Amino acid sequence: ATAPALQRRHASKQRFVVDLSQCLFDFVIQLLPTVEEMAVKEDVRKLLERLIRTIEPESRLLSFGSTANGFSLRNSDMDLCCLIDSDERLAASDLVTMLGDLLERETKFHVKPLPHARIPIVKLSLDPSPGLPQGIACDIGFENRLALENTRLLMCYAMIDPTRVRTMVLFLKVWSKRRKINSPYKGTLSSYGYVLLVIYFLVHVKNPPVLPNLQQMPPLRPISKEDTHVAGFNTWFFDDIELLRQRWHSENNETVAELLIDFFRYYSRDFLYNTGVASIRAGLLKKDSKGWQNDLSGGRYNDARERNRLCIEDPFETDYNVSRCVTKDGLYTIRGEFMRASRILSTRPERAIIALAELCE
Ligand code: 3AT
Ligand code: MG
Repeated sequence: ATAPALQRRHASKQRFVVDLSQCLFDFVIQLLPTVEEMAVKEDVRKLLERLIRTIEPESRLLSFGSTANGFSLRNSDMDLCCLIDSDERLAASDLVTMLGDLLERETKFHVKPLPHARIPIVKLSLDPSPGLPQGIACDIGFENRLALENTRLLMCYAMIDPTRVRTMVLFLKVWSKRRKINSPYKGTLSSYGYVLLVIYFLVHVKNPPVLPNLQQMPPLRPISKEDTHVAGFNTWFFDDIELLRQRWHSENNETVAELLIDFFRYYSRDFLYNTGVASIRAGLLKKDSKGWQNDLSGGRYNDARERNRLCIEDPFETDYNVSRCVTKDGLYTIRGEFMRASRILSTRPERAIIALAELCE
């Protein structure tokens, strides 16, 4: 192409990414929870905490997941975790049964205790009402300290670069829900899994990186093992975000739109699905090295195959594949969606808003 033609193409690309970035901000802003919604949720948490204390006086009820990590969309469910600061506590399954009975008697929630689940929880829901048009869905679990820590880690990543990180994550959450690839029960990936893919991409794929690796930064002062380990796993990470903002600046100045386009391209074309493990802690790892290969033969052939199609290492529970529920079909669908998104964005329609609408159709 001639020089003027190249210049015109470059200018048109620049216009598109600036336009698309603005559309992305505008799009996610209207999907954020309202102040009222957050206040109602906090009231619900306090009410539930008061009730739980009638059974376990030494307990605290804490939020985790999207309500606590800065990646919350309007009407998202509430994830609550009960911590009991006493040595003589009831077993989780007994607590679930007792709490279920109590909430059934004392509140208007629909209550479903699951005392025998792998992780015992009480599921609650509230019907829609004028003040709460979508109702509320809430899960209460017990002593899940690792979930509280991984929530705090994601929150810190969100705070380092709120505009780019939150916009990307929130957009991908909406997009994956609208495209129906956000259901671990149906063989696709949880929101938590998508957030880890975004962070992995911003820390380890982008060069220069958009985010530092908080788990590998040198600590400010010596730390002892007792301070850093939860349930046997090292949960230390650099969490002084104020200081970090003073000392660390990303050299990467790409816009949100450029990052998103590249994200879709990377996960449709470049990520090594067959052999690779995405680890925000350690970068790209090999399935072999974690014993997560998906070509095991023998009796458990099918089982193992289905479990490790897509491998995303939990940031703390490093022997745990966050995407173990993703099936062969699920991964095929997810990759197809990454390719579709990449295709739509690379055609650069005249108006970015049209690309966005088509993406989330
Ligand atoms: P939604 O807004 O509910 O879609 P979320 O950010 O609350 O998204 P999830 O509901 O997927 O994300 O997960 C809530 C928290 O539960 C996040 C994490 O602390 C924990 N968690 C979820 N899935 C896993 C998993 N597969 N492994 C370990 N922890 C998990
Ligand atoms: Mg949630």
